[in-house]
Amino acid sequence: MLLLKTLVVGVLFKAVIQLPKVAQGKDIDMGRNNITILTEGMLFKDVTNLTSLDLNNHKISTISSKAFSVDMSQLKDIPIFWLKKSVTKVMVNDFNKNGIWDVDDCRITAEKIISIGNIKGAQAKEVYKFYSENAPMYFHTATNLTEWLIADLNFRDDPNTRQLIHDYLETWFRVLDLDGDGVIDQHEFKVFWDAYGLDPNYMKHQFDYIDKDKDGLISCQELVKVYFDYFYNTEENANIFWGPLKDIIMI
Ligand SMILES: [Ca+2]
Ligand SMILES: [Ca+2]
Ligand SMILES: [Ca+2]
Repeated sequence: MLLLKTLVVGVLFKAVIQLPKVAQGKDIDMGRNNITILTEGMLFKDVTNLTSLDLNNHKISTISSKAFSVDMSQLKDIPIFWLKKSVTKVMVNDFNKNGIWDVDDCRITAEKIISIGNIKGAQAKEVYKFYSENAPMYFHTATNLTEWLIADLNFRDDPNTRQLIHDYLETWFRVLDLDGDGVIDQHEFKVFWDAYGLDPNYMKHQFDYIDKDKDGLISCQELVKVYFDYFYNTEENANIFWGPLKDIIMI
C-alpha cells in the first residue's frame, strides 16, 4: 500500500511539473489535508486518497474520498483566492464531514462554543438558538460542494443579502461576546478559535488583523468589516478569518 501511494504521488508530482497550468499552492504535503483542483473538473482534499491517475488525460479517476470534490467547469470564472477562502471555510465548518457546511454543522458548532466557553443556562440556549436558526437556504439543500459554492456565490452577489449578513454578524458578535461587555477580548476570541479547531499558532495574527484600532479588543464594527472582507473581497490579503488557507494546487 505504501509502495502504491509512493508510486501514485510520484506520478502526480511528475504530472504537476509537466503540465503548463500549474498555479497556486506550494507543494503536496502528505501530512495535511490539502486541496487539489483539476481544471478538468475536480477538487479534493487529500492526495493520499488517490488510487489512480490517467496521465493521458491528466485526470485522477479514482479517489476513495470525494468529500471535497468540485466541478470546476461550473466555477470557471471564480477568482482562485476567493475559492481558496470559501473552500477553507467549508472545510473548517464541516464538522460532520459530509463535504458541505450544513445546518447539522451549525448545531455542532453551538455545542462546541457552549462547551469550550463553559456557557450555562439561558445564555447557552441563546447560543444554540443562534446557530440553529439563520442559516441560508442552501445550508439545508446543497448536496455537494459545487452546489454549495455556487449558492454561496449567488448569495454573496444578491444585493438584498448584504443587510441580512450585517444583521447576522451583529447577532453573532453578541453570541461571541460571552460576558456581554460589548467587545470581544482575547479569551472570548480563543473560545471562537478553539471551537472551530483552528491552528492556535495563527490566532494572534488574526486577532490583531481584526483589531484595526489596536486597542486589544475586537469591536462589533471591526468584526463585521473583516468578515465582509473575507466574504466579498477577491484580492489576496492576510485575512485568515477561518484559519490558515488550505493549499490549492492547480493541475
Ligand atoms: Ca457538513
Ligand atoms: Ca466581552
Ligand atoms: Ca479594537
